Amino acid sequence: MNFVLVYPRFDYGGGILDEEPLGILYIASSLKAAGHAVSVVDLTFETDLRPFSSEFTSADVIAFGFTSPLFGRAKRVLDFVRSVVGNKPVVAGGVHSTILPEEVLEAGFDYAFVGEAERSIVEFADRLAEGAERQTPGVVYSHRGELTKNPRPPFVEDLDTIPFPDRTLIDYDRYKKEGGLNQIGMIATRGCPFRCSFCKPTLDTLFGKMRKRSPENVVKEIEQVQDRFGSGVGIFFKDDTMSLLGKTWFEGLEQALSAKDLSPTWHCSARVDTVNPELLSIMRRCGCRVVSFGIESGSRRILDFYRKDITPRQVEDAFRWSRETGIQATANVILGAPDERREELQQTYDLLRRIRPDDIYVYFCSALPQTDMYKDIMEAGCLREMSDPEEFDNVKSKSRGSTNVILKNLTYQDLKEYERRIERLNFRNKLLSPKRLASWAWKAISQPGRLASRVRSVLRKIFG
Ligand code: B12
Ligand code: SF4
Repeated sequence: MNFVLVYPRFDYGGGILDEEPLGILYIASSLKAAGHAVSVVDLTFETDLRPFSSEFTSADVIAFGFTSPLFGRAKRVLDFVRSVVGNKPVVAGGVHSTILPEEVLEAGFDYAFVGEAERSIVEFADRLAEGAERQTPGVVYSHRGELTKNPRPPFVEDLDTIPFPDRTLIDYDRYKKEGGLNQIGMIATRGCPFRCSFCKPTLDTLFGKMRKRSPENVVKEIEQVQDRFGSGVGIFFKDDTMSLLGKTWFEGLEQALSAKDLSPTWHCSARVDTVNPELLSIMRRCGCRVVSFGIESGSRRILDFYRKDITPRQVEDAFRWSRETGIQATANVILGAPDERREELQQTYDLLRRIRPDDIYVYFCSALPQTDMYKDIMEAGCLREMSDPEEFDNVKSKSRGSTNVILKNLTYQDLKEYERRIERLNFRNKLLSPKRLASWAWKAISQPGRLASRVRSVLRKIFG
């Protein structure tokens, strides 16, 4: 069967968030392993759909994968696809299809896949050949106005059995040239045991309880990536909390890397309460050069609102240990919880001043549907309905000047003011540190597009 997989990041606007759709590449390799023909229509850098018409008409199944912010674009692309393929099966998967399958069906998709779907898409293809695709586990469909949610298949227990994402199907050169991306995405775990209210239960619905790949399996994929992109290519582990893999796992990784004589360098995300000097030091030996920590706020009260279960003290320790180990530590903060007060914005600023991150990313609080925070904010009467799903992308919503959170004690201008102050602090930190300046210079050479877009956005925020 001939599958065309679509990433509908169409005409979305470039910037620091152009990254490859790893989930779609996973789906592609499972289909290929089962003997199907697969191509990917990646619309990340496209502004015209017409050149893809023949690819759509020659497909047996067209399958989209998208998050909630991309839902609006997905609908536009679906309208075009329908106009060229008529009644052919067009299906959806990914995060939005997982949390709101009804909406996806209403938009005109024939089937919505729920959760991790490497197995269910292959089963769908087999059943489609027999005309029995409605019985596929993990799909939701509507027939004569009646909605049916088939029970989900069990999560794949052994992640090592899933084929690596097929990176031959998208144009990484364009990601590098047009998006400035110079890191290859990879993921070693699925799921996360914590309970942050802006994320849960979405991640549980998607991936269930946490599972880990083996170090040997990850090293095989690193080897494949280096064969394709060169041994100097950087890797970005997209795991939510890479540090949860633990010391023994990283010791295994160190051994497996040395057995293959590989020395990759990589970037990952971690929680401050899951690291210690010993763990950071083995991560460093395995190639970790940058860790992004979600520190969110300097206020205990606001951290509690996010159910983050960390303390500013843990944040300070994690940043000090990272520096001592030779790992760059970057901080993500969120401004503008509904009940947040000006002095709490100041506490976040003060915390950032104390920990001196290597880079700081500022987000404004917005609540995604189906999360605990969405419920909390709605119950508090602080939810502003959004008409466009792109508003949930808090990079976009910031440039539009609003979020879906009604602020009780602050104005949007307060948030902009603190964002500007934090960006200034970030800029000063960089100018004062020769190491950071060197790292910027290195980025300027290796990722010119990305650095230019980041510098532009920082200058815009500082000056106005
Ligand atoms: C890396 C990442 C990013 C990267 C890259 C995104 C990308 N291109 O994939 C960047 C930095 C760009 C990013 C940005 C944002 N992200 Co993000 N991101 C992630 C993260 C950490 C990993 C994504 C990943 O690769 N996962 C691994 C793959 C294997 O999983 P997957 O893509 O979900 O694919 C599986 C299934 O969904 C399904 N599937 C996927 N596609 C398809 C297609 C078909 C046909 C089928 C059948 C099945 C299917 O099967 C796949 C394999 O099992 C996830 C959290 C997570 N752990 O997944 C958040 C996550 C996807 N991001 C999220 C959010 C909120 C954002 C932002 C809005 C944040 C912001 N700045 O405001 C933006 C919006 C981006 C956008 N416009 O879509 C949410 C999405 C929630 C939602 N309701 O959509 C997540 C789930 C985090 C969370 N727990 O809240 N993100
Ligand atoms: S640590 Fe990250 S992945 Fe885990 S619940 Fe919190 S936000 Fe979600």
